Amino acid sequence: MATDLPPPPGARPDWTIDQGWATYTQAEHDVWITLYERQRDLLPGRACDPFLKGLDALDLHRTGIPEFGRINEELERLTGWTVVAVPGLVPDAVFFDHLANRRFPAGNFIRKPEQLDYLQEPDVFHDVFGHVPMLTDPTFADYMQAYGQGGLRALNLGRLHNLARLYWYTVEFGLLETAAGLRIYGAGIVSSHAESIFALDDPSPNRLGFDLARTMRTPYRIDDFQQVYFVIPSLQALLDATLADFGALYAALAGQTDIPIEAVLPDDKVFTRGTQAYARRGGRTAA
Ligand code: HBI
Ligand code: FE
Repeated sequence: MATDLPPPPGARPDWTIDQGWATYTQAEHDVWITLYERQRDLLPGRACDPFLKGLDALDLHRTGIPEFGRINEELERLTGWTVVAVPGLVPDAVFFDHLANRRFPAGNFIRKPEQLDYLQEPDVFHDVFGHVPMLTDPTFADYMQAYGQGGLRALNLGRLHNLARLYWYTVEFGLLETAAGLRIYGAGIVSSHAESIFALDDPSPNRLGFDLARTMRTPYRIDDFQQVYFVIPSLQALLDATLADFGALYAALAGQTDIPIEAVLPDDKVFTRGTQAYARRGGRTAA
């Protein structure tokens, strides 16, 4: 299993490394500032209040890529979480162990100027701008730790792919229902200029009420905007979902097929019945 991969040279056994903040070039800081300022202008009215509050509490933008030690002084005081630097994706078991101990592994590298709009591997902007502000919210902070604890169990039960879908449709691409309308809390959306618009405004994707088993049965896209977004009524509801008996849930899932990614089921709470026009046009790669 990939869990016993040795850490890369220079990394500690838990795959953490020093952030190397002093080695960032001004060009790298400039990429952060460009991305930060673009999102800061776009997100009010789109990102949920806990995200915007966290962004201000951690004062992330300053003059470029933030120094994790400085973030951690405030973050640890707020919810006990800290950001730890890693060279990139780490094995699942390592990832879950960090989350279970309130450590968020963040890539220390930043994308190139020509990758401004899209990259596959999570860089420091996706991880720190996208994920860390929500960790200042006590309820979401508890959810992320519960997810880490659940991940270690799922790994041992061979149910990682179901739990990865839960992560994808909540932590990465989740939407929150508010009195003012749908708002973004997912890091994959909030760190992407184009998807911060698409996820809320475009008629193409489905927007459906969150349900634990429903998300675990639904495949997701790793290469393009999502074809479905799941909407939670509150962060508390998301945390409460982790109190379910996952053993019974996994047993039920074993006898069920995946749900086609574009499907809307009779039991779904439908916020948007999407046209799927974007996906049918071929998405990002369409001419
Ligand atoms: N490693 N650094 C890093 N960041 C992630 O988001 C991450 C990871 N390893 C595994 C992983 N995510 C997913 O496979 C789990 O969420 C299932
Ligand atoms: Fe992420």
